Amino acid sequence: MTTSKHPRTLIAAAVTCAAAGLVFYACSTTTGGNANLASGDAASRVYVAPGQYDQYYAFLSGGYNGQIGVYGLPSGRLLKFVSVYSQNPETGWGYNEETKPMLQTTFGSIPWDDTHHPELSQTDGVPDGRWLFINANNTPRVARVDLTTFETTEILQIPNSAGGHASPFTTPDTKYIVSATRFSIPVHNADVAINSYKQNFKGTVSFIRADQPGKMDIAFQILMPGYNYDLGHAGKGPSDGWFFFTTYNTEQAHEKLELNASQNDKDFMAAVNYRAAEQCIAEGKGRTVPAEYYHNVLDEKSGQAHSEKKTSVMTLDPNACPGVVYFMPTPKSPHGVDVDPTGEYMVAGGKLATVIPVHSFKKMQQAIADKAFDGDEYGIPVLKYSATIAGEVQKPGLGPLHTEFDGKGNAYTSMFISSEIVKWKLGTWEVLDRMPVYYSVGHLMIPGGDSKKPWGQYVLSLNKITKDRYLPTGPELSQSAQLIDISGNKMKMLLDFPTIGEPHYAQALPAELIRDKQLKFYKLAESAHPDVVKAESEGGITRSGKRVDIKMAAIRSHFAPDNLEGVQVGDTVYFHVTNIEQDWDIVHGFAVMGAENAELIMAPGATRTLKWIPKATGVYPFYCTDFCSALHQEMQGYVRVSPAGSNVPLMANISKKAQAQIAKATSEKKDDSHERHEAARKDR
Ligand code: RUQ
Ligand code: CUA
Repeated sequence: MTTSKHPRTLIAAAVTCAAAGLVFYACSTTTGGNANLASGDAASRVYVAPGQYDQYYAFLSGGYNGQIGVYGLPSGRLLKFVSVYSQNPETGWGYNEETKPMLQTTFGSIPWDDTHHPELSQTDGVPDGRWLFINANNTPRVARVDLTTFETTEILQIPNSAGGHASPFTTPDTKYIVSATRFSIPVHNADVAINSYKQNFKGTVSFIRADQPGKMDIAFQILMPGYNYDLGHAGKGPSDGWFFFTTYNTEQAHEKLELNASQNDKDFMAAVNYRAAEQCIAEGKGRTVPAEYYHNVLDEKSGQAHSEKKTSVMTLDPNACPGVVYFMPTPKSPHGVDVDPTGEYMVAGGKLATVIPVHSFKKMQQAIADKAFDGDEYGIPVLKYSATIAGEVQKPGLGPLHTEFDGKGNAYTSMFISSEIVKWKLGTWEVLDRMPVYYSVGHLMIPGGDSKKPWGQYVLSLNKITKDRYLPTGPELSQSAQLIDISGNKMKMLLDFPTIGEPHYAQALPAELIRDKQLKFYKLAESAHPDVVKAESEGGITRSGKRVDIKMAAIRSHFAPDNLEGVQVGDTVYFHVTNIEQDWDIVHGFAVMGAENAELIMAPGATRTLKWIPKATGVYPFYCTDFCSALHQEMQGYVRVSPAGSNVPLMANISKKAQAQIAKATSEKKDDSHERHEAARKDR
């Protein structure tokens, strides 16, 4: 089987290379004749038998779909999409009234953004399974996903930033996550000539307080020269307290960047001493400036999101705080900046570099003490390359992009242009092994591979181009991940699986860190949603001017109420549907004919609200969209819409069971909510 695949791969590689007039294209230097396909026992190594769990949760960004894909490893099975920055018709995220505020920004509601880098929260430098953070690249934001519910619970917009790319990498204690601007812009944004770039455009690096759920906020923003800031990683161990960012376009070009931003042989790795920044701010050296941005939080108890507009941000000019930022020259247009598990080495992925440059933290400290500077940029000292470099990996391949570590002294770097993963040794810088990947790998990921303690069993290659790898699906093909065993001396290819969206980066950790902490349902008794119904008898219909609110319970296999009258053309109707099931995974849906914007999907114990503006008189059926029981097809109802001004009274029918509940409650105690309910019923 292995050999029969060779010719096809060779042809594909040849075709691809012939077509490649572009520098950045899948042109593998190693595939020809050496298509290291799956080893003999690969199938059994990735096989997860029916009823068994995968060993790892892997979180892959969805790229331009604005979501996060959750996959099991080693099987590569897709488990879920977590809704973040894009409306998601699978969950109703951003469509229902509860979650709409989560997408609020100073530019209005944004229904679609671009996610790049998932980042697990850490305790003492090791992923802990509490939260997953992810950036929005286009309209800069950071989000927190709670890993007990796999829901986004918080989104914070980043002002004075454009292209929140170097984000949301965490400090080892998750005190801060960061967001640095990819595109420099005027800070405050203003109407200036684009060719005044050098004079007017600035970068920013934001440190965001992240260890208190529901309270993310920008602690401070450091004002940086007008370069492009690409990726970042925190120091750890000896380098704890520092953060490293890659820059490109240190040429400060503003047009034809492809050419004009590739002039300098070296750009910079920026080293930020964030403890020094904290200190300067405590000493009053920062400046609070006006800036508008949104903080959106999903309330745990009600399941409703709220938006708050913030109006200022603390900024820090490095010139007011000497020692807070240094630049380390780094070849060439670097992408990844990756700190090894010991915290001593900072590895750059210089996309256009012929070597992989590795800086030493120890040498950097010494260079700072010795003032081994090559001048400065906008007042920021530039350290001598020779003074900080620990070593260079020679002839690693073409287009080094990103490096992760196995915790056993080895590093693995993705090579975009030569489509391979290269294993090399920290300290000696020798290349140990190569694995061709199909094709054009962007990032790679080892579970915990950017942390203090990698689980160095697999590396996942996140490939951009799939060409001949899967059954073709028209002009646009899926992206692809490849799972490679790295437990031995030589890498072993185990599995290809297609991914949805474009995973720019991924994170993974052992399943047990998350698996047993799952919330199984939202507790109805604790719901603080203002329109919750906790029993069928609490359902009903009310009018206030042209607004009609319908509260409804969903339970196998009916809605209560299930017939509604008294709605008129010109009304705005809100269906508040509560799934009153208290059982894991019993989900109901709600769809009403003609609703333009959405349907609902309700997790057990959750209340979701659909806004509906009926346009014409008639009777409209609604039904459950999630096959919940043998009588799911019977889970339906009708709403009658009469002309504006009609005298059809408000009516919400109630089941026998609900009537019995009401009778029981009446005989037990006459609490006033019940009286109101009775009054409402008499009204009808
Ligand atoms: S990223 S490969 Cu490197 Cu934000 Cu896309
Ligand atoms: Cu509820 Cu189907």
